[in-house]
Amino acid sequence: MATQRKDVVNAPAGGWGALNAVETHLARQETLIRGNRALLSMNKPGGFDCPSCAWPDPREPHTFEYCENGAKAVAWEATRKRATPQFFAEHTLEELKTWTDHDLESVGRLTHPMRYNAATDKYEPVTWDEAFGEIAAQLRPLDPRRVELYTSGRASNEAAFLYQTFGRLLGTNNFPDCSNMCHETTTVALPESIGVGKGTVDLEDLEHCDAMLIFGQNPGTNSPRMLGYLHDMAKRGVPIVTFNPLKERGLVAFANPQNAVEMLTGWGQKISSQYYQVRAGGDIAAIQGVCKAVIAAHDEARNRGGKQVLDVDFIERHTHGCEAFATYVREMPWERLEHYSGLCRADMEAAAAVYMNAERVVACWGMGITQHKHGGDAMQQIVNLMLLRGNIGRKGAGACPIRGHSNVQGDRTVGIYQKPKEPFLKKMDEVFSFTSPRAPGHDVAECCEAILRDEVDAFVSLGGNFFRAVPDNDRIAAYTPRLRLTAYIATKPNRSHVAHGQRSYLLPCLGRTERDEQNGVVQSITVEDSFSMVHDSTGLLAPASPELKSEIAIIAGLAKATVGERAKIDWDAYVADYSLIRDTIEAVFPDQFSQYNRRIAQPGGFRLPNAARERKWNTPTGRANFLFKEGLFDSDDDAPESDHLQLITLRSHDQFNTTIYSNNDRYRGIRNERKVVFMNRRDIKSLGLDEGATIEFTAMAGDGIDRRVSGFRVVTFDIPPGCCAAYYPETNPLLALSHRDQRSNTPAAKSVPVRVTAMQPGDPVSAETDVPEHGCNRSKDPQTVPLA
Ligand SMILES: Nc1nc2c(c(=O)[nH]1)N[C@H]1C(S)=C(S)[C@@H](COP(=O)(O)OP(=O)(O)OC[C@H]3O[C@@H](n4cnc5c(=O)[nH]c(N)nc54)[C@H](O)[C@@H]3O)O[C@H]1N2
Ligand SMILES: Nc1nc2c(c(=O)[nH]1)N[C@H]1C(S)=C(S)[C@@H](COP(=O)(O)OP(=O)(O)OC[C@H]3O[C@@H](n4cnc5c(=O)[nH]c(N)nc54)[C@H](O)[C@@H]3O)O[C@H]1N2
Ligand SMILES: [Mo]
Repeated sequence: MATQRKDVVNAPAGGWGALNAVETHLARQETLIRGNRALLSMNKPGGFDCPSCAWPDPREPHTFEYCENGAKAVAWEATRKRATPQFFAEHTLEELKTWTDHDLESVGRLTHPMRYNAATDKYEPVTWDEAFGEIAAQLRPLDPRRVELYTSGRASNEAAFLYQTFGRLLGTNNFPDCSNMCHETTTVALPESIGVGKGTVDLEDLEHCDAMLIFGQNPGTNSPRMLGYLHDMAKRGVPIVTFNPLKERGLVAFANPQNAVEMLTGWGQKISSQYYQVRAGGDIAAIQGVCKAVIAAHDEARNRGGKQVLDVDFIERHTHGCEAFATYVREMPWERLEHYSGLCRADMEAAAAVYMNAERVVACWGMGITQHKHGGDAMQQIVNLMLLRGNIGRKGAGACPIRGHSNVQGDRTVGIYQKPKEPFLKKMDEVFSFTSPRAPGHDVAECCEAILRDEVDAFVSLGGNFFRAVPDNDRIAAYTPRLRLTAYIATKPNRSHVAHGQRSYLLPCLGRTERDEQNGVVQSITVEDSFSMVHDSTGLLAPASPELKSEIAIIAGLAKATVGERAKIDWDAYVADYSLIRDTIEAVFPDQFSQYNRRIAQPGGFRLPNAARERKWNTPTGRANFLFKEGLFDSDDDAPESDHLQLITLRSHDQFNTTIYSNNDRYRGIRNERKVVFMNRRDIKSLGLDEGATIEFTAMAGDGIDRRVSGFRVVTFDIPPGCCAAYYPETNPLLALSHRDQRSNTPAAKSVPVRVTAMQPGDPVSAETDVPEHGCNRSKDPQTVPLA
């Protein structure tokens, strides 16, 4: 039975629940011994990098430098369950299409390369050589502009670099990448403001800041190791100001499993000193309100000859556009800011007071900022606020986008980019003696559009679950039978693999936890975290199957078979010794990766240069820019008075993107259920619904396409009226492809206009079903034992 546990919702995050959950997930995957050994070496020098999120590792790691959700990710990869050729012999893809995300991945690790047989509608074993040869034969005659090479952010720097080399040799810049659905907003908008697309802080800055702002990010679930830092900050008395429509437990209170008193009392440490439940998409107004209050305080101080509030010296020497921005927010009426943010003036002024009292401020943001139609504008308002008091480019202060996948930032750094810059292409040409294609390629949205226009012949993916994670996924997946070729490099079966092209291959790879031995030598790979630290990662577990190849070996195999003669590249040498790939990365990016192999040998690795951190501004004005757009509030269908709800699609505590570990969401009190909708009490009432009612969502995209998903149960939640929330990816069919950030094409997954209607008993429910009871000992599940 699905339930919401109110007693659990109010307990702090972390605590015994987190420790219990680690053991449960290890046990369910039958990995107790393997997994525990693995956990001890995670995020340590000489060990492997956690395959979950992109939170950085400290220089002096704790014994248990992992979190509950990192442990789940390791258990999931180190499972003893296997998706063998026999499994595939027993199931047609027609049948597997009806399985849930959870059930497909639960089959376990892929063990053999597999080829689709249309006559039997099954995947059947194939040798690696046959697979490489056949895929190459398919790819070679194609127009390279009709080939898409997708990357998910778990791929190592070495794998990603070879992959983009392969693509460019093939003749395409079509590199749709999971970051196009994630922090692309930041990658596009942040350079306009400060000249770099990455965060400017490191872990030391977090130890020195004296106020923290958190916008649209749920660290308790998605980067739980950050909670340790927030916990310590809060204990030091550092105010933490959160802007988030949902009351997220990890941002309210946290019981640190390493703190005996907190564990015994179950009380935990209060995290956010102030918690502002902004409307979905209301951050632009909220932040401009905070800026307005800061500027007003400055104006007032100036009039009475008091101490300056703004960092006037910094603004004069380092920025552009401050006066225009100040005039704009001075003139903006409070009523409008209140209306669009959902906050009251006093809230924005109180947040401003914290900001002004602090000498060193760090601002973090996540998907609650980036996944909006005006996501880039919202992000730039955060920077404006930071610039007002010189909070970028000095110790204890800075901009801190929290990336998602563990190496999504590194993949971009080494060339996974659909719009490559000329200096990089020139270097590639020089190093490999060929001519890279110059025409811009496709990002995720453009790739989807090309698929819908029948302009794609082949789709190759390096990890991920493209046809499940993209917006409008049902519509797009329906087109895969028209693709001539799909080839998936993956660890576990998922929905994309059953949404196959006319020819399709599963190419099973080693996971990051596994020992990668080439010619008898254990190889390491490298990754870059959210704070631009590059370090190595060495797997130690026995591979899930002797047939597995590393991602690097698979990409090299494909490249050699497909484009082997197009450049003088010794692909076999790269596979035999990954340090040679790093030497080549260094040759292509000498400024960033100088002495790459030597520098990853030092504990903790090295930091990539970041000009904004040094107060060098690589922008057209040569300065940090105050940016804003007028009229953003006027024309919008996001307006709060509209007749629909804004649906926020987000993650539960027991999922990693499309990987669903279980149906529980402990911190939101949800047990054994994923099709729920979190709603404000007032909206439930005004729509004539009751708690527990079953509803259907209808998207209001305005393009004439009927998008619905149904069978969601109403749960009352602390969320502003006009907004509701439900889990991704179950809600992805509601997201119109065109509903996206205007500049970066990042899907606006945090403000999907929907209508919610009650269903009657007997109404058909959309095919998506909840994870069934089988497979895990849910009846004895200790995860919801309330804290002491
Ligand atoms: N365990 C686990 N870890 C993960 C992942 C996972 O799925 N599971 N995914 C990884 C990936 S790829 C990513 S990108 C990150 C994602 O990590 P997050 O950025 O935390 O992503 P979400 O869970 O989508 O939720 C974002 C938060 O934004 C809030 N929000 C929604 N709309 C708004 C808004 O308009 N304004 C504001 N201020 N807040 C809003 C939501 O309430 C939610 O708390 O996590 C990474 N780490
Ligand atoms: N509605 C909505 N949609 C969203 C989002 C949202 O918040 N709302 N978030 C977006 C975001 S931020 C992101 S990043 C994307 C995520 O999109 P993706 O990155 O494409 O999806 P994942 O679910 O992370 O991919 C899981 C699959 O990766 C494979 N895998 C796991 N480990 C490895 C490995 O080591 N190597 C290889 N080769 N394969 C591996 C497994 O087969 C697994 O099934 O989704 C986006 N979509
Ligand atoms: Mo992401």
